[in-house]
Amino acid sequence: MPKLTDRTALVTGASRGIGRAIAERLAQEGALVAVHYGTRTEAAEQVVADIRAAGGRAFAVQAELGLADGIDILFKSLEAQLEEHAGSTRLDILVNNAGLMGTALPEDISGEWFDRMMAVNAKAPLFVIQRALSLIPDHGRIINISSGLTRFAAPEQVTYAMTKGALEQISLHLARHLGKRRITVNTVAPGSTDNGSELFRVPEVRAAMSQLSAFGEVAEPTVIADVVAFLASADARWITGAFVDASGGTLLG
Ligand code: NAP
Ligand code: 2V4
Repeated sequence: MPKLTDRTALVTGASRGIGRAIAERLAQEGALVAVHYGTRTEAAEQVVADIRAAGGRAFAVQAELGLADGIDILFKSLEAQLEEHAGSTRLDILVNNAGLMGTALPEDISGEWFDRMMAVNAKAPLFVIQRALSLIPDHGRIINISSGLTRFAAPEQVTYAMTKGALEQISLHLARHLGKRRITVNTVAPGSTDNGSELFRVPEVRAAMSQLSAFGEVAEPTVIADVVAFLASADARWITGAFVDASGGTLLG
């Protein structure tokens, strides 16, 4: 039985990788999904087309999340399309997935790059939530996609990990804030996940990443999507403020 019938969802960064898999999975469970993207219009339209071809409901929403007017652009389009497709602006599930990745050793980090990483990975999700709060009903769901790198030392990832550490604070503090409305706020932390990047086609790189996991493999985006779909469902109603390690045992050491 589909678990999200009549629900609406926004998945940021759903034009590819983990976000795409989450959007497809939520749609499979019956949700009407807003497929947010930044630059790849064709890819996002393809996700929407694939969801519809599989019998699901979806539409695309564009917004650059690192810019001052990004949140406004996102919500104007989201609200108009929710109204059109669902008859109201109610948003049951918000998945903050969009994020920038990148490495720089501590000696090489520039202030400009640091600010951009923080703006997209930490500031934008907070302000997306702020703007979404009037649309999210009681019993809604907020899921923030972090990274196992907040618990796994990798010096060249310090900036990225800092942005994700900040994102995780949102789950902790907003879970308390929104508990009275039975809105849950949780973090999902994947480890190395094959997002289609060329990196995962390089056999030595893939092998090195794989051996970090207790299962000896990198994750497929669908395994992360399964965890998110659970947290979005009524079955997870008593989980809030949690850090869900979805790293395939990478954090076991
Ligand atoms: P990805 O393949 O690089 O896709 C990133 C998505 O985010 C795209 O849809 C992209 O949109 C969107 N995006 C990025 N920057 C944006 C911006 N400034 N404004 C608007 N949209 C933006 O990413 P992924 O590997 O699937 O990762 C998804 C999430 O999981 C990220 O938060 C990442 O930190 C986290 N994560 C990934 C891994 C991994 O190994 N892959 C591991 C742990 C955690 P466009 O392409 O349309 O511009
Ligand atoms: O190594 C990761 C990792 C990675 C990568 O695989 C490279 C990628 C896809 O370009 C960006 C990336 C993002 C991540 O969040 C992680 C990650 O979470 C991770 C990795 C290795 C060991 C533990 C981890 O949690």
